[in-house]
Amino acid sequence: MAFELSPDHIAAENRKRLKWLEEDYEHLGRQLARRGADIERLTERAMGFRVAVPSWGVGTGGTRFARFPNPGEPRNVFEKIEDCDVVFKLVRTTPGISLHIPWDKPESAAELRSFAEARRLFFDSMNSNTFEDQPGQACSYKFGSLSHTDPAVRRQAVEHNLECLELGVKLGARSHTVWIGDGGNFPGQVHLRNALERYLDSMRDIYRALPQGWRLFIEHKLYEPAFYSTVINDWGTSYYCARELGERAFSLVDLGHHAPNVNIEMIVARLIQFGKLAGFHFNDSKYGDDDLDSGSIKPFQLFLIFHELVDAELSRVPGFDPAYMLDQSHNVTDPVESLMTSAAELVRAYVQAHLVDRERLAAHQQANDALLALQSLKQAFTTDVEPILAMARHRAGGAIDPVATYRASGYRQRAAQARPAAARLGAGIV
Ligand SMILES: [Mn+2]
Repeated sequence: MAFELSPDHIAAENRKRLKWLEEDYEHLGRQLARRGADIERLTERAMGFRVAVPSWGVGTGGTRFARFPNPGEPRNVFEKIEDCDVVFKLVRTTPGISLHIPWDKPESAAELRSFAEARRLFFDSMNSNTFEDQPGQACSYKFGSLSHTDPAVRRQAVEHNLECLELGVKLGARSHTVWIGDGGNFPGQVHLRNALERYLDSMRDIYRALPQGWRLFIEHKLYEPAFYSTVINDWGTSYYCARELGERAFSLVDLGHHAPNVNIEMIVARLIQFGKLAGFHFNDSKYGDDDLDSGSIKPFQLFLIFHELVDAELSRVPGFDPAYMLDQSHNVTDPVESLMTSAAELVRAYVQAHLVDRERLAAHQQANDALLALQSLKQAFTTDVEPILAMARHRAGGAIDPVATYRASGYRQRAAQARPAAARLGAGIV
């Protein structure tokens, strides 16, 4: 690939910004010291944060009305990995890639794996797709997949998931995420209890085939594509299924997959408490499953979620090991820029959550002092930790200003020349 982003370019861009960053970092360090917080420890934590990017996130998304492709968008899984590599080089927190099968099915798993490893990237979670039909497939998923009334359709859907596991082992992945679009558009269309039983039967077959050391993630979603009833509709159903399946099954939280105004941080706390939190598909939304960039609409909600996560981390909840992934659809932005920005927003919320004075907060809770309890969260949330994020990126070899550095590199323009538009590629919204 002739248009790779060079470390020299990143270093040159950083030189333009380093002096001011050091000034801001020093000032923030003094401010935080007054509050008893050590900026160096926070920077270390920022450098240790990891979030996976989805292979499908580097393509332009779309709505059900239209898709407006960006120039130079990747045409196959290798080109997707090239773009993931750019994101990783600039932000340094995203070495993991989540793959979607069959969209990313390689001819040679070994070739794909070494292509990623040569870039110090690895494959994180596998994602199956039984929400659309593939050319030549025997049965249709029009009326469901793992919960379909016809055992032949269920069998085909299970087989597809087993194929994902097999491929995932060759690629070095460690988890498998299952989201199904099964449900009904009309009252009476689906027998609510029987459909869930059929889903569980199918999932038991997948769970039994789960490779050694792997975890199975169940992703729920309130509605869409089904508009009346959805088989795996909420966290309660997801939790029930995870419990039924066994100790290696967990519930995955996608921020856009809940009823409006639901207290998502409470769901997170519950799943942590019950030992069943798989991890996240991070994104943001205003109305439904909007798949907007993380932290773009409700940054306080994101902070409150990380407040629960950091609380579990600090109190060493047994088995607490959530997998973080971005799951966004980029319709009007350059996907590389959106992914970098979202990755940074997660680190921001993570660092801010580490700023919460938990001893003070516990004392306020004990004393039923609602006002000061909120204030101790707000003090952390309103602290501008950007110098910490920028310093963490810089020290890890990434960019102080990822978007500006990316734009100055001309990567997208060069990609546009090297990758003339091809046939439509799958850029799904799950
Ligand atoms: Mn998702």
